[in-house]
Amino acid sequence: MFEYAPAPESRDIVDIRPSYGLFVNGEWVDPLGDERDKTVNPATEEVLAEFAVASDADVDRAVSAARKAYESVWAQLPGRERAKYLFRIARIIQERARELAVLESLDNGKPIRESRDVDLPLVAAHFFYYAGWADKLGYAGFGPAPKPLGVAAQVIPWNFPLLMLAWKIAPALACGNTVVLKPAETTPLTALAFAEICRQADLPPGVVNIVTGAGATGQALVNHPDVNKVAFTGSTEVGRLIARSVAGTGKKLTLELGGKAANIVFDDAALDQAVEGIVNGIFFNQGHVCCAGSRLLVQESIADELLAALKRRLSTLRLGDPLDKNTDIGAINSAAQLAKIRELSEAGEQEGAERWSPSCPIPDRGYWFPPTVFTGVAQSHRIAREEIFGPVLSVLTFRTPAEAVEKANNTPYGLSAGVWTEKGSRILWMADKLRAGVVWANTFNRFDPTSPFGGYKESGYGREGGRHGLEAYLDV
Ligand code: TAP
Repeated sequence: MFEYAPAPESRDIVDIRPSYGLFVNGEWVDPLGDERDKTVNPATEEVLAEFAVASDADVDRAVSAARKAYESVWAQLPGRERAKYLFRIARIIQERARELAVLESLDNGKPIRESRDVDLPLVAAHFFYYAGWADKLGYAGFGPAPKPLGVAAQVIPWNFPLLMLAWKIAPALACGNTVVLKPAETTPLTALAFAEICRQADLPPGVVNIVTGAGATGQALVNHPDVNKVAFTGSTEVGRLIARSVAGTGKKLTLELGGKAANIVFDDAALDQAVEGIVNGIFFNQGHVCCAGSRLLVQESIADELLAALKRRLSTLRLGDPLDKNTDIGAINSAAQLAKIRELSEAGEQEGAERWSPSCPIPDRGYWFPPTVFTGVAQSHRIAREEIFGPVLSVLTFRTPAEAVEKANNTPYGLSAGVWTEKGSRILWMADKLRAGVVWANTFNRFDPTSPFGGYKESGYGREGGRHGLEAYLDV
């Protein structure tokens, strides 16, 4: 067995303050109330910092600042001037990428290998990409001079904290809107670091405002009467609440919600590649991915061979310190999420599926869950229907392409899917029939700012990314 020496990334590069205020109108301000919360490192349970919980009055202050900046500065600037700020932010993110990657791994629990090589490059790429659109909106296909909407209320989850911020803020600013963003309560630190980046980039005050807090702060933000646009990424349950509260208000809404993606492997697929794709599909970011390939549909004739190869591969994954560059699986983001993963996994066993995990030492402190595979899964099992949002794969089999399509589409969600086959015609046939916003062929979990992303059915509506992503922030 090949042994690795520890290779930890130093955390000295990050400077975490003991306590944070709110970022409103370009300044750090104390909240009007005295409620505060703490964010912990999920790998050690150590408290990283304290942050303010924004009240309704704080949210109101932030929305007013965004309104003022929208009317007096941002919407007046020509696109090429807005672009300069966005390019500047993108370059600062690149310059500070290592620091931001370490901060993200500390606050979220994801392996540094992923925050460094996936999250941060994509964050910068999103700002570069939308900076490029800012002076070309008249050529985006939404009329010769499309107008911004006004103030955007943006609420994001904890699984890709800085990347979700980039998905939201970059197109909003490029189109001429100003924003108030609320990060998730378990991962506020990179959003607060981004506030500093806005200052470093000399972004006019009030164009970006960051309010921290829990669900109630998010609710106050999306319900504020002076916001024109609501953008939410998170659970289907909260998405439904938001859709209800926004209905009839005239606010434009995009929802990016949960998923239960099928990753479909045909008998002619390159098996070694498929195994890597399955691992990347469900164990990337501890499975905290809305488009995770959480249901493996494998053609019956190769099921045994594929599962044996998959188990061999999973036995080589290394779980542990997120800051160690050799780590493949980091910590589960919170105690609450760990409880949810445990509960659903127990339900899987009780309902009759067979559970397997490689032997994998679990650290004493922190929130951890080993990579887990369930075989013998029926479509009625909760682990085949509900989003687990953890490193848990449910394996089902099929015999014909039609059966694969039927099973893949048998879900209330429709965010993504994967197809593994060497036949191009089959890829096109499947992509046409799968009710999913993104269909990957012979790859999985690949993201690019130029490519639109979004769901069908209970996975939400609207698209983020690409030219399509501009539409959500323009008055069209
Ligand atoms: P959510 O509750 O949906 O949280 C997403 C964001 O919405 C967070 O910033 C959250 O704040 C905020 N929020 C909560 N209640 C709100 C409300 N009534 N109005 C406005 N904003 C509100 O997700 P969660 O509780 O973190 O996770 C629950 C489950 O959702 C997970 O187990 C997972 O299955 C799923 N999930 C899916 C995704 C994606 S990308 N599809 C992302 C995260 C979670 P707080 O964090 O402060 O509560």
